[in-house]
Amino acid sequence: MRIAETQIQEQNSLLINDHKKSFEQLAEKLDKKNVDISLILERLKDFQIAIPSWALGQGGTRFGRFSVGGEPANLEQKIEDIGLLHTLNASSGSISLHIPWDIPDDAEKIKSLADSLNIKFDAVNSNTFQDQPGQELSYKFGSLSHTDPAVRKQAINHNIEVIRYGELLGSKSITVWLADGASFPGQQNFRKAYQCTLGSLEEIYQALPEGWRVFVEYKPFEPAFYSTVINDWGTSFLLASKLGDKAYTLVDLGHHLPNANIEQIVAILMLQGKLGGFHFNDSKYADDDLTVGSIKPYQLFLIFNELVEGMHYSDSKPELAWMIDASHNVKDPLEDLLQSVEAVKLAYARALIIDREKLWQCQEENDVVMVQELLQDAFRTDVRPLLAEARLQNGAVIDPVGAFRSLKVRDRLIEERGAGSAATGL
Ligand code: PSV
Ligand code: MN
Repeated sequence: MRIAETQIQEQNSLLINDHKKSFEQLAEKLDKKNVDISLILERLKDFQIAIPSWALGQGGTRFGRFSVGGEPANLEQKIEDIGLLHTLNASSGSISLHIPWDIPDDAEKIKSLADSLNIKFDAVNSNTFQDQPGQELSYKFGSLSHTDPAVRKQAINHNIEVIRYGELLGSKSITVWLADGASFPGQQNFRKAYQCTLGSLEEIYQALPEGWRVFVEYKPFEPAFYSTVINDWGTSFLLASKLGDKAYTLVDLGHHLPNANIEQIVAILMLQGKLGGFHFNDSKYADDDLTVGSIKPYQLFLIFNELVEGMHYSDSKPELAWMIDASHNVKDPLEDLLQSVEAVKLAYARALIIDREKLWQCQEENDVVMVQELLQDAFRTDVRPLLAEARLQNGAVIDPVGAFRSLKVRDRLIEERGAGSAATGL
């Protein structure tokens, strides 16, 4: 299914008058605060967040999975779904593949389909957390950190194979997330596991093609419940530093112990030039993978406050990889992704309107009250008309979720693919 240009115009014609009014009101308000609206619009228009190939089907828990129907049954259909999202929001212009869930059998065909939908290939992801049918050695007790060099070799080779698939499609980075760890004290020798992991990552690093980067993702627990080998940003930073300047830390918002100050982690990683990218999601308890911004939107805003400072107000020009990494079992996954992308952009837009000179001045003067006033004034500003205007200027719709519903996208996908069509992934 594709959404036609005329359908977009029809959708927008119903909302355009109200939108123009609210945009003008907001523009007037921001203008008085000396906010450069056209610069912000350009930044919002350029901002693209990758959609993971594994989040397009209904997510499940270990207790069950309830299909939404019309799920993409293969990589082509997944790319088509992302095409629908991108048509609606003009911000989902890339896909992040998880191998072997989404092996591109015919890379040229996949690439030209993606090109036709204006979709690029973001970081590729390896999977050494599951054993695949026919796989020689098991990852039950780890992969890159395994005690047996043969298992480590198999996992290294898998990562190199993932890089090769990425190369065929035009990706420029690989994200390594390890499930390796221990569920019981004493099960794993921390020092040896760390050293083996570093050695394995060094081999993967050596295989990086020209212009490629490797992102090292960390996570404090799950599926291992006592310890994980790359448990926190410090360990990831250490590994990335030892590997070299093509290695970076990747921050997944759900991969922190409760109340961790993620914005501070982000600030320091950026200062050190080692922040590679983000996996966005939200959580109440742990790695819940809920819709971005659904639980802690203020935290997301504070993270973007640091990102804006690092991206737009420092000499380093970090090239960051943005991706949604959320999936759960109640919402339509496409509507959920539209909401997640919107939440990320809202946080970005709010952080962009902060009066930064004033913020720095108040910080210097230790004016704690005024700092809070400034931050919360930006956070409480309804910037949704800015996002809608950016979409409009990019040829997309004013209200993505509204358009998704009124165009009956899910019904049409069910008609096309069937109610039983299910996506691969977790
Ligand atoms: C692990 O929890 C993770 O965040 C990693 O990024 C995986 O690759 C992804 O989720 C999908 O399982
Ligand atoms: Mn992740």
